[in-house]
Amino acid sequence: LSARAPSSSKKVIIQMFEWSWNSIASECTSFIGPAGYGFVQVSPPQEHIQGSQWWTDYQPVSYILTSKRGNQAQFQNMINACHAAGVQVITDTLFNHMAGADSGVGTAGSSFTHYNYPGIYQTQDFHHCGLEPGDAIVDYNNRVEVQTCELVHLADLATDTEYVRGVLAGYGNKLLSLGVDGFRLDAAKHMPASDIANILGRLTRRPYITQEVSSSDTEAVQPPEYVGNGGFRYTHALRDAFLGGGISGLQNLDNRGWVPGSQANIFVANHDTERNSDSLNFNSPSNTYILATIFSLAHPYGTPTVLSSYSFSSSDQGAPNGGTGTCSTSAGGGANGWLCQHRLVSVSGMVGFRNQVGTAGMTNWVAPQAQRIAFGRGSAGFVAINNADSAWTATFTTSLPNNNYCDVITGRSNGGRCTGFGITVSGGRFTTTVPARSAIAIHTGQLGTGAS
Ligand code: LM2
Ligand code: CA
Repeated sequence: LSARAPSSSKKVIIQMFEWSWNSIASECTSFIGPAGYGFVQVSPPQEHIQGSQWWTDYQPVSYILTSKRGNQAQFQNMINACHAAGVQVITDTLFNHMAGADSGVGTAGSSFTHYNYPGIYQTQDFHHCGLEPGDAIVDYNNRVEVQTCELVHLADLATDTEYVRGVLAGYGNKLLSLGVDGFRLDAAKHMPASDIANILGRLTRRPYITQEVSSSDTEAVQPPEYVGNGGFRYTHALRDAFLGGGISGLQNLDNRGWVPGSQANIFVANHDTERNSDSLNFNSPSNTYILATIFSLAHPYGTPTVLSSYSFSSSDQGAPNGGTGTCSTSAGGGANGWLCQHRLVSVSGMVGFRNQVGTAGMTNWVAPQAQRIAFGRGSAGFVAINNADSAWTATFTTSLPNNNYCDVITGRSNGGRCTGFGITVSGGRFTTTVPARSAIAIHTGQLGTGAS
């Protein structure tokens, strides 16, 4: 396999929701690698039920790597292309269940019925929790029910059995043998943490693991049991703050009883939350979705995932353009229905910011109003976010060295000139105007002069 293991300073993940393997391969080469992203998180690669809806991918039929996103050769080619561009690959990985449909034929031609996957699983390999009707999970305060009954009728694998653990580990090892670097464990809260640990213990090497544990505060199963996902509390907190509660309360996120930042994978939105009211999304008012994304990349808490998705008018709607992800190269955004959030000048600019500031702590926090915050990251970067409806002119105190910096929200440095705004730091201070519902961000990796 080609070169891998990019420098540990590149930690931002992009969730390339529903992008085909071929389109991710070319995007890794042309943009994702050069922009400094560390990982792509890709859709589930195993055979799944047929259909036009996006969620067919979450109904496994076999572990043959033929899905709507492409076949095994295309999957392998994507991994190689991304590795060559210095980008690691995380696969969305389904250990909890098989299909929910009662019977059918999958994307690789395999036939199945609800509890019979010829050559793979039979009735005894699934939980039959006994709840009427249909073994469905009803009570999220009951741990056994959450973990051994069926999530939306999806046939629940007996992950407590030797045989199922062996099959799932075999699938994981197949992905690892192709060069996959990490797994996003789908529906993790629906499996006992000890079952997951057992399966992961059978892998030939330890991948990066992020686990989907979508909990409300009162449920029986909570994220700290799993460690590795702080996603939903963070997601809700940003939504509430940016939509009106005020962002001035977001300074310290490590003192709330959440998963520690060093172990939390955080996001402003994922493919589920952008379809329900759990998060901000591309339809959120007043640029709040983008400002929250800027915040998540600037603040030291957690490992951020940026969602890259498509616009939709009905929530079941599958990927546009036959699944070939396309972006606008001139405008820094999407094309053909794709949103390409990862290409926005502001978002990719903040990826460069995060890489540059590394683990530097938060400095010089100010919050003169509920919807205005500014802070530095050591002496490497400084950001100001104005989520209010009027411009914010202020003089900021910063640890940045004296220099001319390019604002990475509006542009980049090009031959010593900024393609967007420029900001001059002198004597530990600078004065600027942050437009309404906008932000400025500067760091030591983007120097230059420009209009102020
Ligand atoms: C996840 N994380 O833990 C995914 O992020 C989420 O997108 C998945 O649900 C879920 N777990 C299961 O993998 C999606 C989608 C559901 C869809 C399922 C299965 O949000 O709506 O359920 O995938 O495709 C669909 C139908 C549902 C039906 C079910 C089974 O919407 O009405 O239930 O299939 O046929 C009878
Ligand atoms: Ca389960």
